[in-house]
Amino acid sequence: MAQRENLSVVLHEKNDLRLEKRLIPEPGFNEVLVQIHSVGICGSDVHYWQSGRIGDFVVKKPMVLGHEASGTVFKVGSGVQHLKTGDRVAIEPGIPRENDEHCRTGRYNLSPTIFFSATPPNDGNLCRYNTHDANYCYKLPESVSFEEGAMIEPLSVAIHACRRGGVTIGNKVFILGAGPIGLVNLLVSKSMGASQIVICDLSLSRLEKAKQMGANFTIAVEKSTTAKELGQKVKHALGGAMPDISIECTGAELCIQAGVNATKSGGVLVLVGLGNPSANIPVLDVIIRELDVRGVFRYCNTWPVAIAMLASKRIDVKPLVTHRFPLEDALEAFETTKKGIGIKVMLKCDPDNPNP
Ligand code: NAD
Ligand code: 572
Ligand code: ZN
Repeated sequence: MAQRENLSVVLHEKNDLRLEKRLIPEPGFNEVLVQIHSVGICGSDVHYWQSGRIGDFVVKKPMVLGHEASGTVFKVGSGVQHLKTGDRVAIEPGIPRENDEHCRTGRYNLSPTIFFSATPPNDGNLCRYNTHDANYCYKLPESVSFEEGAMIEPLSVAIHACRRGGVTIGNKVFILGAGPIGLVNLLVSKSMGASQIVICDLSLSRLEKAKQMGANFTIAVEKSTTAKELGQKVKHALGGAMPDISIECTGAELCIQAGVNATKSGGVLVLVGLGNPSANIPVLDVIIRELDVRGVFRYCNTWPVAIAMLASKRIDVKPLVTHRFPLEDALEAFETTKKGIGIKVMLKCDPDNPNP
């Protein structure tokens, strides 16, 4: 029996996360009402909960969290052509609002007025039902589970990062950080043809996971490790070679510096992690060794590719999902992510559908 209450995970202000019943919205023109099934907790959800803000994005009114979501179309608004009730979908949370220069050139993630779920003041998908622009809901084949559908969001960050880095066959890739984002970058780098992947982290259990998921070399970083030492360790792991591409997924200043040191001359350093907004980096090294430093702001044009990769089993994101909680236990799920236990915590929002 379909649930008729819209239980939602609402952040009121810093440190005030509540489960509360909200109204089920009606789908507008070109929208669908999605019965949410699986939602992954992202580090940014925890950050908003713990700090009430990320940079200039401040929680000023209650906001539903969650932007890694999948579900089933429950109702179709007028104008929707490609979806029908019962379709299983993955939700892309970023929807451009205007057809500006960035949209016209295909890089809609850079549009300054873009809507993004669970970024203040916009509500997210950690609830039983939510409406979404139908053009940003992608039909999932039967062979792709709801959890895989939710994992398309972090997977998209990696597809975009590896595209920005130009990862291709035979590349040596260095990934800094073995959290969810570092690990999806590992999967995508491999699938794009990287021949040797080195990954580092402070956490030995996360490095063990990386090894299981196909990393060729792991480097345990210690509090005392310097950026220069880390660069040297990467070279040593690669038998004296240096990575063509480094993908920074920690946000730690030391790791950004190590990314510069480690990358071969003429190579690419991709910055995904967010930490100190004005981190010091060895600029001279960037200049004289002609490193290309490239930023990553979420993603664009990734869902169709991600679905194809999952359906063809070229990428397996399932090992990343380490914990599952029913929506009713959302606060416990958030505590689990906050403590850094496991990798990806999934909330199960549809009690009538026990499928993964
Ligand atoms: P996470 O916190 O789960 O993982 C980060 C990992 O980095 C952890 O395993 C941690 O142990 C490791 N780490 C931290 N300091 C380190 C150090 N000095 N040396 C080695 N390892 C270190 O976060 P996540 O969900 O994997 O996300 C990673 C980063 O990517 C975050 O900063 C997040 O904000 C960012 N992010 C950016 C975008 C974007 O669009 N640019 C999108 C998604 C996430
Ligand atoms: O999956 C999207 C995502 N984006 C993150 C972090 C986690 N998950 N980003 C880091 C924070 N920025 S932001 O520009 N912002 C709060 C809008 O500082 C967006 C990208
Ligand atoms: Zn996220």
